[in-house]
Amino acid sequence: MMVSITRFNNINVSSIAKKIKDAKTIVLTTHKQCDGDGLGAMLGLYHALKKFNKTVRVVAVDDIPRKYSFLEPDIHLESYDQLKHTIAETDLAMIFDTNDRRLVEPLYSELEKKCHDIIFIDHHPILNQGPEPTPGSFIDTSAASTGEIAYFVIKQLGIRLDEKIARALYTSLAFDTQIFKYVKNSGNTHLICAELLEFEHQAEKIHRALFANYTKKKVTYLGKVLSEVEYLADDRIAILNLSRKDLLDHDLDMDDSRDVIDMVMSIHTVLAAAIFREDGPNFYKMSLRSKGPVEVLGIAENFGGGGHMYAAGAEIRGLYREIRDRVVAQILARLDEPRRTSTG
Ligand SMILES: [Mn+2]
Repeated sequence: MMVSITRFNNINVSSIAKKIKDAKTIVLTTHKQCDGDGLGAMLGLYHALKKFNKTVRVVAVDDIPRKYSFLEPDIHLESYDQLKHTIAETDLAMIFDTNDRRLVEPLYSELEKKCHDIIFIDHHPILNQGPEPTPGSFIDTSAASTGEIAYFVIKQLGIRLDEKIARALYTSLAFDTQIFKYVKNSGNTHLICAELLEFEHQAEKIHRALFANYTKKKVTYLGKVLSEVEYLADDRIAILNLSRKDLLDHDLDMDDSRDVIDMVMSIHTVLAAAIFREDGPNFYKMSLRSKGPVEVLGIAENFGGGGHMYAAGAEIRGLYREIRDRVVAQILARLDEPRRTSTG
């Protein structure tokens, strides 16, 4: 029996579809240090809108990690730091996979000058301590990926799927759910992917590009840093400090550090993990992960960051030991009383 996907679509995307219909020129972007979700969602919509006779430009804030080359970013998008032409006056800018304008700078300031309307299409909670999304933005925290929302927008516009759209959207859904591990207990991801796979016949190739792209040097790196994890509170907390030198010595991108925290979270006793990646002298990119009901978004917000309830991050300046101690104290407070501190 065919399952109707529309009955799982409880989100109202008609206001977004109307804005798109009314716009002649559109710029699409996502957060800096982009990932498969934001990239796949915006490229999916880009391929769809080209069929819809719109003038569309895709601009990334910075470089696209190498593993996404199968989406042909060199052909379809530009980096803001290497624009071929300046951004012209534009009717609509759509920003995917974040609702925090700070993560889109310095491009965001340029969009504010040039675009008549800017909206965020996202699935992260709106921050308690941070900038508000623009009016007319669409944020659905029940979506397991931003690509799910992009899929419903494309459907609402009545645009038929094709291989390029399906490849980009499938990348988005497969990336953010880590191949159906984090589906937010909904059938949406599977139902949408089943439809996408009628057009994309190389799903396994995408899975490999996203998650089996390691080099020997990367595995050596993982071996080294995983042996240095600090475990606290009866192995319920894992903490790790990743030096810039180690990443560079193993020919890795900053993006490669993402995998370390996922591996640590696979330890069944670990309920929360914090990784501090040294991005400069006394400057750290903190990534936090947790398993419900321990939320970590509030901790990231306390350091000026954001994210999801159970996966969040922030950029922090200061001495490692002091930052680490403050974060550990906040995780411990949540482990002891997860319900009281939970904001979700
Ligand atoms: Mn996402």
